[in-house]
Formats: sequence, C-alpha cells, structure tokens
Amino acid sequence: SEIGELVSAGRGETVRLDAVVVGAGFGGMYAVHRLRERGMRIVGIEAGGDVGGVWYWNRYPGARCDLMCVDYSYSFSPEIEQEWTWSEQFAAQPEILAYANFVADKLKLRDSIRFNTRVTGAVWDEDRQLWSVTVDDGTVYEASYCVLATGPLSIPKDPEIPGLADFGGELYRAQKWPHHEVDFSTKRVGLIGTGSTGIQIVTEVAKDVGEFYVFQRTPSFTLPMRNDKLDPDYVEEIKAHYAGLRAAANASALGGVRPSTTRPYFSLPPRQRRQLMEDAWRMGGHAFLGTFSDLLTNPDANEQVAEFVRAKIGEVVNDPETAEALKPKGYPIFARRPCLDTDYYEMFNRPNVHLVDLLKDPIAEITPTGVRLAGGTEVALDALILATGYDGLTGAMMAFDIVGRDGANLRDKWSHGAESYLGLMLAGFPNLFMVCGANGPAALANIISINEQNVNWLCALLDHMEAEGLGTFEPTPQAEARWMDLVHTLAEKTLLSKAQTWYVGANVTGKTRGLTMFTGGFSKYCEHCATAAAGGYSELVFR
Ligand code: N01
Repeated sequence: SEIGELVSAGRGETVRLDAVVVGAGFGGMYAVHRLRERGMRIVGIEAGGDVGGVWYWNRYPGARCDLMCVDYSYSFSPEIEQEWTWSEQFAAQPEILAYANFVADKLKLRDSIRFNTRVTGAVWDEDRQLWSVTVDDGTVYEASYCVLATGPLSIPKDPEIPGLADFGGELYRAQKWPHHEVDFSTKRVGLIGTGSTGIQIVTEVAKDVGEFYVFQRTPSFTLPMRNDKLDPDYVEEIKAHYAGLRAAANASALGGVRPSTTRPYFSLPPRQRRQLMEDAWRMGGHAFLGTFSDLLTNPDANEQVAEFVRAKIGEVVNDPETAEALKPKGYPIFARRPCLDTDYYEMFNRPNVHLVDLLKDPIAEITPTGVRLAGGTEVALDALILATGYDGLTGAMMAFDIVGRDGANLRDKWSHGAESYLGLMLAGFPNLFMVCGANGPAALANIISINEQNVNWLCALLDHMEAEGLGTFEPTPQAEARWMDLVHTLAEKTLLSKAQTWYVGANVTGKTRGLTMFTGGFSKYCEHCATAAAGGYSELVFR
C-alpha cells in the first residue's frame, strides 16, 4: 500500500509527507491514527522496537500505572472500550503494553510507523514552508507539519556519582529494563532511587532476593494503592457507563474519576478530619487528594496530613531507626509525585532488606564491586539497579536540534526554561506541534486524556486551516508570553514547587529551576484551549 511505502521507502533518501509524528507512545499513536484518518500522508518515527513509549521501555519488576485503567485508557473509540477488558483496577506494565499493542493492531498503526529509528534533527525550511526531519539512517522526511509526541519522561537520567562506569557487576536501568526476567534470588542487589519507580521495584524485588540494599536520599511519601482484580460484573458496569465516566474525567482536575471536595482542612473539627484521613487511607489510591480542598495550597493543612502518613509508617516498620529514616520530612506531601504501593514499608521488616540512609551517610563512589559511602562503609553488590529518574519535560526535545525560522534553535529558546503557547506550539517555530508539552498539565493529569485532547485540538486547527486555505500556523510571541504569565502565576500559588524534584528541574545539573507545567487542572486547561480556538484562533498567525 502507499501507506506502507512511505514507511519503508527511502532509507538514505528524501521522502515528502504532510506530517511527521515523532514518538509512538500513547500520544504518538493517537496522532498517527487521527492524522491518517484525515487522509494525510504521514510517517511516525519511534526509537523503540514497537509501540507503547514508556510502557515499551519500562519493564522493571513491579512497573504499574498509578492511575486506574478506567481513566488511563483511550476514550476516543467506543469499540476499543468494549473489546478490551482490564483485569485489575491499576494495571501492570505487561497489561498496559498489551493494550497498546491491541490498539496498534486494531488500527493498523504499525503500517505508518518506523521503529528502531531515532530523529536526529528537525529544521524549518522557510522558503519551501516545510520541516526537514532527519533520522539516524540518513533518511530525510520533508513534511508540512512536525508533531512531537516525545513524552515528558523519556530521557533516563543516570545519577551523578563517580565510578558508575567502572561498576563490574550487573547494571540495570529501570527505564531500559531487559526484555527477559532477571533472577535476583541469590544475589546481593543495590537500588539507587526511591521515587515512584524505585518504590515499585522495592516491593517486587524484595520478595525474592539474596540481600537487598535500598539507597535512599530523599524519602518519598507513598500511600496504599489497594489494587483489586476486577470481577466480570464490575467490568460490565464500567463498559456500560464509559461515556459518563469519560465525561466526569474530562470535567476533573486530574483527568480521572476520583473523589474531590471543596472542603478546606481546618473547616472541620479534629475528630472528623481524622476520620476522613483514616477513610482515605483505607480507600487507597489517590483518595487523599479528594479529602481536603487546600492540601496543595495551605502549608499547615498539608503538614497535618503529612504527619498522619508519617505516623502510619511508624506503625508498620518495626525498627524505629529505619521507620524514622523512611518518614519524609522538610517538604510538603504531594509536592513530589505521591507514590502508590502495595506493602512497601512492610518490606523493610524483612531481615534481608536494608535501608541505607544517604542523608546520614552519602554515597562517595561506586566501585567495581559495589558502593562506598562517605563514612567508609563498603556495600558489596552483585547487581545495581538505577531508578534515578528522567530529564523530564524538556529532555526529549532538547536531545536533538529543532531549528525554527531564521535559524532559531529550541535549545537557545529554552535555555532559561520551557516556554510555549498552551504547551502546544512555539512562537518562531511554524507548524510545529507538541503533544503533552512542558507547559500544559503534562505530569499533573492523566496523560492519555491530555494526549487525546491535544491531538483533537490540532485536528480542529488543521480543519480550520484547510477550510480557510491557510498554509502555516504559529502563536504570536505575545500569546506565548501571556500563557507563560498564567502558568507562572498559578505555579506561585501551589506547594508543588516546594520540593527538589524533576517537576522543577532540580534533578538535572545546570537546568533552569522552576515549575513550568500548567497547575490549574485538566478541565481548566481544556477551557483555555477551547477559548483559544473560538473566534478563529486570534492568538495565532496564519500564512
Ligand atoms: O524518578 P524520580 P522516578 N544519589 O525523579 C534519586 C512517573 N512514574 O523514575 O529525590 C542518590 O521521581 C532521587 O533522590 P532525590 C511519575 O510521574 C510513574 O521514580 O534526588 N539518589 C529520587 O529518589 C514520577 O514522578 C509511575 O534525593 C539519587 C530518585 O533517584 C516520574 O515518573 C511509576 C541520585 C529519582 O526519582 C519519575 O519517577 C514510575 C543520587 N546521585 C514513574 N540521583 C506510576 O505510574 C537521583 N537519585 C506508578
């Protein structure tokens, strides 16, 4: 077919297209589907060997989504909703990847995607009004539109610890986990990093390991997930009510159905607050976020909830010193991504699971045989697992040259932090579109909802341009500045910027610090996008 030819043709040559889509995670997959449906000649470019994005790469033990499947799944196709059946409330990585594959098979997405291929540069050709996108085998795709669905979390970040390259044992990175099972049952294993990823790895690896050393710098708050297998009656109910569930999700702050409230913490008497916290703890998941309205804005309310969770940690962990070290202090709860777990704290009661508190004794270096702490302790290891996170939000778009009009390089434009219009497009970069960009809700709401909403917005824009006979779009610098003002104003009001996290760029040396995500919630974000489109996209310049 012509579609297939676009993908296979032209290695080392030049191929003319309507659009290139970079990335085949959930955002890129949906973009490929929608653009192709419009009759556009497109190719998707994906570095991985198949679809799925983070779920293709992150095969580490315990990998699981902390959003419920009823939220974390495509809503655009009632057929897919009915044909696919989830087995658990919170799905594990193999099931999510199977779902991505199911969708790709059903929509024949792979016909339009080139895998094992990395984009090396994208340059706007002003004379010819097109993007020239080069990939690592030298093929050049020339396309009217360039759609970047490169993901907010796709560039792994190694820890900056001397000696890492000299480690002689087995080295595993969470985000590039091997495609086969790894047996740790007789091994001395170390893990660096206790964010969402590290916590998930601990709960799984600790079940069957020789000796396990968890190197913790900043402890994270983690809450009980209370995952459940889904029984057939419940699945049937969900399938009968998807439309309503999706509508509720789209009207919510997080792009997902969960309790919410307008009740501030101190509006209730202490006994009732306590009861609500106990209920949230028992209910599990992100129930806490819907318990009090001011958790992310009132430091005193936040601290009381944090103290409640710390007390729970103390109840679970037997060794008082370990319990104390596991209790997060010095930053607000929910300012780092709240983790959800199954028996995380319980694992530290096992005799072969050891917490190494790096706040007391930091890592001095990694040696060929293990880890040496500043105090002189040597921890001998057969295997070392890195769960040290990502160069988030901007990493993937800074990994290759993106050059707009007049030779402007995105790396320069973003040298003081990510700035864009609605998180979707960039002044000076015509016909460039970002799916789940750094200045939208990105990591703060259900990313599949964001992906769908972003791509739908792009398609409506393309319809408008087609109807009006327009060739290029681009936001005005004023529109971009106005959006960023709003982003910054909202960011100042939340506690999210009060912890040293990847949210604010704190985990990458030299990166400009600051919260560049839209913190106003998913539904508000959708309203802003709708307003921007109404009245003929008055903040865009068309040529
Ligand atoms: O990465 P992170 P992640 N020495 O940046 C530590 C999503 N996600 O991959 O905080 C010692 O959160 C670092 O310590 P510190 C989710 O959005 C979702 O875990 O810098 N430690 C920290 O503990 C999440 O927010 C799911 O003191 C070092 C850890 O490495 C995002 O991905 C699952 C170190 C990095 O934590 C990223 O999570 C997984 C050093 N030199 C991920 N350098 C679910 O849906 C770094 N660290 C459930």
